[in-house]
Amino acid sequence: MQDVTETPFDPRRDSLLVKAARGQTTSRTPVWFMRQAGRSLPEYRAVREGTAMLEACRNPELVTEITLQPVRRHGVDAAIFFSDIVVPLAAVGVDLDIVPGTGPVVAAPFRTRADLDRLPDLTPEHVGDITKSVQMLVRELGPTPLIGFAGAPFTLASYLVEGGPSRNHEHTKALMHGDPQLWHDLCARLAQISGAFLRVQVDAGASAVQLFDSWAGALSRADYRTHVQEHSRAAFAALDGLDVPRIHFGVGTGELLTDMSEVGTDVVGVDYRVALPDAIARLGGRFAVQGNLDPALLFAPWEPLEQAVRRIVAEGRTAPGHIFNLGHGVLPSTDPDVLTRVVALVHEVSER
Ligand code: 1CP
Repeated sequence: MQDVTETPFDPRRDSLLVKAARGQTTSRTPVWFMRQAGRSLPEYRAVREGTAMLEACRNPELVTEITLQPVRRHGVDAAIFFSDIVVPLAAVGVDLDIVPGTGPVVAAPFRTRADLDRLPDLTPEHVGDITKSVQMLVRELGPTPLIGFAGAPFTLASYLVEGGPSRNHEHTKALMHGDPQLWHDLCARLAQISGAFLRVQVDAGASAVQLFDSWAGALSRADYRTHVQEHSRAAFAALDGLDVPRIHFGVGTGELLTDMSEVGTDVVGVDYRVALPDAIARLGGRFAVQGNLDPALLFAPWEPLEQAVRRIVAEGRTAPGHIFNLGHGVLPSTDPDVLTRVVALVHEVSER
């Protein structure tokens, strides 16, 4: 007879992703890929035809379809909400666009105190469509967990201050050091926006969140600790009281791993430049880790790629928890069949 007291499967508690993030034992290693939705998929290019990126991000039917595409195709263990780190900025009224081939471009860069007036706090009413999209998705995904995400204050500030993608972040660092008070006020505002955006996604049903501080690797430890760390902590603190695991990731952040682990995260994302055992050691074995296959290796012949996947799965076993991922996003020209094969391999070799 069936046990009537048995509780139904809840991805917020029972999924491999959530359990690995919490350092609980899992039957195998969960795997998903940063930027798994998007230009590597022909079905993505087909549905995006004729719709601008920001418009697509605000259309619940389209967001749901695009988010589901890599789950259907690759059999990954988590979906990541299809959106962009600048969506909440656009939602509060910042004049910006996502330009194909370039990325986010801000019409008037933020440089003075008066510019703060263009950055109001984010309320759930600004992003009612996001609530709707997440709710639709969670229904469609069933047992597969949805990861909500936001950009961390430093990375968002870089786009606002530079006006677009930047190699050296020179205007951002000039503001940080030239007017530290204005810098802190800007980042505090961005932490509110990011935190509220994360909370909206969790309230609507997301099972985990990732805070992307993609460009934090451009900072010295001293700058990170003095000018950035408290604001990332504040963004995560918006989730206090909500029982969802948190993932924190940045590119080129090997030197900042311990600092980035101190902001209230459960999982530390490791980029492909740092060997996983080194990252685990730097973190004192106290954190679950996510990563860290070099996305360029997906272009290599299968044999070395397979070796790298097997090595990373084995290395991940020495951490309290491991979520297999790339060390940064899927490159647009990646062959999607290779991603599917990597998922199958991770599942096969990590089975306990
Ligand atoms: O028309 C298009 O297809 C535009 C390409 C694109 C896509 C598919 C952009 C522009 N953003 C996205 C979606 C996106 N962005 C997702 C969801 C898809 C998924 O992961 O499956 C996510 C999580 C992001 C987050 C994002 N946007 C980050 C953090 C992640 C990272 O890669 O470090 C950053 C830095 C951005 C800014 C951005 N948006 C788009 C581009 C090309 C960029 C980077 C520009 C730059 O180099 O500064």
